[in-house]
Amino acid sequence: MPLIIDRRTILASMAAIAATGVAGPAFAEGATHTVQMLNKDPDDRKKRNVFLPLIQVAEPGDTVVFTSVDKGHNSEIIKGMIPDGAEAWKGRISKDLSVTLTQPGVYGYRCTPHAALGMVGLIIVKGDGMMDNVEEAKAVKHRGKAKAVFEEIWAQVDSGNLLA
Ligand SMILES: [Cu+2]
Repeated sequence: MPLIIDRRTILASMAAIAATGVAGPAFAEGATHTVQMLNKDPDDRKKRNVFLPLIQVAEPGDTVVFTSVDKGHNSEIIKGMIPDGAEAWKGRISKDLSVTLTQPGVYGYRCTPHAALGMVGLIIVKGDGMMDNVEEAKAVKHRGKAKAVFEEIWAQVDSGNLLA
């Protein structure tokens, strides 16, 4: 049986390949993680103004959505606590904020009005060089309760349990 492939068939095949490429791994959508912005920690009602979870581990390409469960909070990158080449963010108060993270490393952030009350958190994006900015991030000075919260965060990071 003769194999006849006309121009239309070739074009259709190329379109199909292109479409497959768009859906393929290079453009795959990452997972979405939710970090809640809360007035009180549901597990410890004495802890006020918290991000939950305190530490979020993600893969490159994942999206983190800071969700305004309680009003009056936001998420803002802390200067010196972001990997080289990554884009800083600052969300609006009482608004959800969605950030897609491609650069491995640690991202320290705070709630602008409540940072000194300890409302800070960390995201770790896994991958090559993920620990490259840890020392720089650890060296950042914090005011008020944020200092103790970051001590707790770094203790958890150093334990290695998060990445097990
Ligand atoms: Cu806040």
